[in-house]
Amino acid sequence: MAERTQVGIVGAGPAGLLLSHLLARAGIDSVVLERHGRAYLEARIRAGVLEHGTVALLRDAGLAARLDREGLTHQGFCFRFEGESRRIDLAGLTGGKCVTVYGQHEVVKDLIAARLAAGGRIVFEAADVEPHGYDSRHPTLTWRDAEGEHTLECDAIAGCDGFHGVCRARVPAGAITLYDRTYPFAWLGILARSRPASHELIYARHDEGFALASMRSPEITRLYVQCDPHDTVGAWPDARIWQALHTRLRADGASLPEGPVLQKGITAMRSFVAEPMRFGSLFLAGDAAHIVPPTGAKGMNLAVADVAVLARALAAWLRHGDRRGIDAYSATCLDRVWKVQRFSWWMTALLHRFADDNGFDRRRQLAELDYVTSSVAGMTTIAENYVGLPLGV
Ligand code: RFL
Ligand code: PHB
Repeated sequence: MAERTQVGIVGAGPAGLLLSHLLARAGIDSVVLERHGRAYLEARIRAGVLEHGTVALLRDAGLAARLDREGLTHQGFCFRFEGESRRIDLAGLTGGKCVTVYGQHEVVKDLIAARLAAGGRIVFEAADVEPHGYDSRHPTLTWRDAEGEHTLECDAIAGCDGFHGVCRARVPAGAITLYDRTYPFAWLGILARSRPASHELIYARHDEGFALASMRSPEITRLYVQCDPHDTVGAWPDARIWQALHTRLRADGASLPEGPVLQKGITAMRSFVAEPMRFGSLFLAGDAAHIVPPTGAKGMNLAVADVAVLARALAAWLRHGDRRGIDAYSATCLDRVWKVQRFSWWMTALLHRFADDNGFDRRRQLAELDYVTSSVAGMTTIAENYVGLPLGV
């Protein structure tokens, strides 16, 4: 069973779905192949913070009706350390830019609904997806489902299949350079039915380890604590999690309402970049090409930034034969990716406890926090990066 499209997209995460949507708006046909089912994707709790530019792009693309109703606009966030809170006034320091708290799975729901309403093709539960011939002008994707084997002929393949996907894995080792750093800790995250500790996010540094208080709505909190990378959720009964949160988020006059824990999971922390992001007619985007530790809230935003550049480049090529965009794709994205890597690494180093830290490191970390949260220059560099560097388009 063979079919044909212009762009074959692997992965129905934020990157693959948004790319398909943006291409359709530019008059380019695509098919999305996804290994999981729709219900699984729509329930997978991950990121929560959308940069200023991400929201603007979703709005321009006609995808923000629910986001504008339900998203929570945040004009600032707090660092908490030594029992004190220091606010970063995002809007005041960036000429009015803000971030929006809106769950990644809500973005995914909106994207799937928009693609299907427009007659877009998403193949869910596609097994054994394989890219072929991406070094030629006639790449194909093959996959299997209950009906049998399928082939998709296309002009380009977009590998939007996340860190563990098949597309990057098929590039020969000699053609790709991988930059990697893993961290000696992980995050244990919970979703709880309780009132958020504050109306803004709190990033806490404590001698016991990092903690983060975020939210999904006025009734649902999203909370994280730094834990050992080898821990399992079994090692973290609810009482231990709340105890850690109370200790690490403690401040004068602050309270952290408890509530039933709805979901619990452990996330490994890594920084990773694959260079280049294009191999002939295969283009990598999002987590398939790079991973950041979640401390800067950047992963989904980077995926959106990549596909904004890629959609424009593919449309110029496939509609007008103009190859300048696809030739510049990798360099354009990587320029921004490395700046975002730097910020995510820096926020991680600023706030976490490293196993080999000694008294010197503790005092240095506290001095840095004190400095960057009291100098206008320090706060401005944080705010600029947190609301999002300009997109490469
Ligand atoms: P995704 O979302 O991983 O989607 C890839 C899709 O590809 C599918 N797939 C395949 N399909 C077919 N065949 C195969 N062989 C396939 N292999 C994989 C997968 O099933 C999946 O559906 O990648 P994408 O689209 O690049 O999006 C990236 C984001 O998901 C990720 O960067 C963020 O979640 C990271 N992240 C955060 N990002 C932010 O911008 N702001 C945040 O506040 C934020 N917080 C977070 C985060 C990630 C976290 N975890 C769980 C890793 C907080 C956490 C805890
Ligand atoms: C979240 O709400 O899930 C969240 C917020 C900020 C981060 C990471 C995750 O830095």
